Amino acid sequence: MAHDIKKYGLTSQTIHAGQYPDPTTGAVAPPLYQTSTFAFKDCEEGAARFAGKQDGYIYSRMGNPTVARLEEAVSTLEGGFCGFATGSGMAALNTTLFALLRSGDHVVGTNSVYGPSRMVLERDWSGFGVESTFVDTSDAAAVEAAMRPNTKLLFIETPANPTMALADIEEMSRIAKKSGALLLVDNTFATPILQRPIDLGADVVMHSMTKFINGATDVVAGMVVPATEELARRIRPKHYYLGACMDPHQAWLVLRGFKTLALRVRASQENAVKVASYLEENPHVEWVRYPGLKSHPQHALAARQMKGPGALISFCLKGGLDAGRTLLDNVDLMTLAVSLGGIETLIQHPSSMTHAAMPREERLQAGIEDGLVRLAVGCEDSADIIADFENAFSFLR
Ligand code: LCS
Repeated sequence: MAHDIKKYGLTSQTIHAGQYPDPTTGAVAPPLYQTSTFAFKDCEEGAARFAGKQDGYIYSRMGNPTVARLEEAVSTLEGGFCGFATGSGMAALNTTLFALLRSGDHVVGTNSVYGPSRMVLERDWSGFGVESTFVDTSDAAAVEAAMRPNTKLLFIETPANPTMALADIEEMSRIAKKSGALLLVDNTFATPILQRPIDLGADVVMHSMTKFINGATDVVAGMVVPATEELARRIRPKHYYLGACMDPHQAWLVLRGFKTLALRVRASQENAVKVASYLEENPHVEWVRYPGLKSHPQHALAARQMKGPGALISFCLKGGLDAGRTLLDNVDLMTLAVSLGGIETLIQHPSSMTHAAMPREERLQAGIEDGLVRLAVGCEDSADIIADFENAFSFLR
């Protein structure tokens, strides 16, 4: 790379980080190195690479030039030390847990994280002796009260899925440091375009790149970005051994999507601002939770911590679950599907879909009411999204 990419703005960085022309052919688009292994010139070179005395590739689970470009791109945008690409967002979470936790350790997490992120800790990591406590991380006192002498990780999702509750990253970092714990932030909803947790004190950032980072709704992928070399040293061997690596073709596709990340985030956010105001004024709607609205309990924190309110909205209808079902069954342009962060608008019902595995009691405690609808606003014409709602709402009359 000829230039210092970090001197440029975030939009320029998404287009150019890890995306320099191929040094051998000049190809502007990144070459796809679809190979599992790399030949050594001789035994000496092979031994030197294994001993870490010579740079170069060995085997694609341990590193691949196409995957490395994506790792460089995302870690540059996040301001991290490096990146570890994984086959999914869940693989990014489990790689981080595998690297940083041991039996006897304790985790404090956001109570309304993506359902399976909580379930895997409560149901599976608990079997390996890792305990976890999930609290409302928008309440710093509740977080502080949950920390124990053996708490090694504070795991927050902000904005959280699907309540849109925020956690104050700087405050969470202070609490974690005081307890000798690391702070892990799932930055899937905001992306580095709107929020850079490492600048605010996070130790590790993770992503489901299935969402905004790829943006085309055609790949499942994840990324772990440690803030420091010391953390990278702890995570790197575990990433190899867990085998939660990324295929080069998957990386090539995500690199393609990454170039337009800033443009897509801004376009979908512009739509979301309009749709959130429309929903808030709609007589069928009980409440709307969107960080860009003054009615969001943490509107001021959103303005301080984020560069924009993003493209995710949750809302609840006055008619509760039944009204929500009628609405979801009658959308036309919007698509009834889980996931988020794609170019197209997706709408879903967390209690029966993404968060259905959580016991109802836990869901309600986490603010996931039965009637809550989650909307991931895409890049269509905002007037068409609003017209689609108008039509679907007409079935409630
Ligand atoms: N973190 C967040 C915030 C997520 O929303 C998801 C998936 C994950 C991690 C896991 O990533 P994956 O392994 O799927 O790449 N969220 C989904 C959702 O809200 N609907 O479907 C999947």
